[in-house]
Amino acid sequence: MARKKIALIGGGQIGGVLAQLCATRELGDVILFDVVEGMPQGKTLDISEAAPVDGFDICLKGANSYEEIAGADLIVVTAGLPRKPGMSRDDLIATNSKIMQSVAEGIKQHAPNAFVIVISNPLDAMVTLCQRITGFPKNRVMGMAGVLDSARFAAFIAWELGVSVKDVNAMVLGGHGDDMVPLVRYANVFGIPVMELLEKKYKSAEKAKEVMDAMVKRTANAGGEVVGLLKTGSAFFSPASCAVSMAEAILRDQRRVLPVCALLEGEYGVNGYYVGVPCILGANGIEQVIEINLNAEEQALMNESVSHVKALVDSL
Ligand code: TXD
Repeated sequence: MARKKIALIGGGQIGGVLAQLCATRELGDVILFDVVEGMPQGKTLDISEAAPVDGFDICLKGANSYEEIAGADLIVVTAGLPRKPGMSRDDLIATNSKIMQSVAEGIKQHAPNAFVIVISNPLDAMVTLCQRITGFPKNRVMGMAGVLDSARFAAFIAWELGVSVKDVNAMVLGGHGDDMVPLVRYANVFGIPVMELLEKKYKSAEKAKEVMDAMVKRTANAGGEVVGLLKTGSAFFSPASCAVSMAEAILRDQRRVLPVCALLEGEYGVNGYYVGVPCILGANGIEQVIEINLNAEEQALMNESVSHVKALVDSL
């Protein structure tokens, strides 16, 4: 079977890690595209020279022209500036919208059949722009944010309870902003509700809620926490890992159930906006949006998060 072709648009902090992860997992041949001359060529040559040690046979190539992405099966877009301390994701919208315009036009022209995973911030707005400009069907254009936000929530739960990260399931829905929605009621460890485990650990429902509230707050602020520590940019190892899990689900038709920033057309009472919701990811990209039951409190949080997405997108 012919190897898949993956194009990574943006060869910066996340792009470089994406290239190495796609290589070590042998997901397909990699084209690393960037506007900076030489940088993507240098990074792909560097990664390639470890092939004898890492044991992958896929090919990586740097590119500065969109012709090189021709025929890509899957594209991941990280082109755009990251936040600096004190900046919100929304502060990036003007600059990154201009960048997304050129990126989406390049994709439309040279890789018209590709699946596209957008990472650039502000995510909900950038993925919207990408879909509008490419005109690709909604199953082929999606955003990565929920997998990262959910991973952060799950990591905090695992560390708090002293259990393996492998047994924690935690879901964060809504927009990729400070009002994202970690769904406490659905969080579990091997099926056991997290709140039940916290109440057993602290022998107090009140203390359990206090601890959970702190983890929910830390999840919503986790991106800013890393930005504050790095000072020079935002998280890049974890976003790359999360995007690769989505890419693998599509390229290997795994039918994973993951939180995906997807274009909703009626689901969750939302019409015409991209929002993070549980989806089945497989060979056709977004195979299905899963509508879960939300109680009144959860629905109110979701509505608030969606209203922020709408305001951001309507400002485009
Ligand atoms: O969960 C999420 N979705 C977020 C997304 C998690 C973390 C970071 N998030 C956002 O991803 C971040 O706010 C940025 O908007 C993107 C990329 O973050 P990264 O840390 O990789 O930024 P870099 O290192 O600055 O890389 C961006 C690259 C850089 O090499 C530029 O030269 C390139 O983008 N760039 C372009 N590439 C193609 N085309 C154009 N026009 C262009 N302009 C800049």
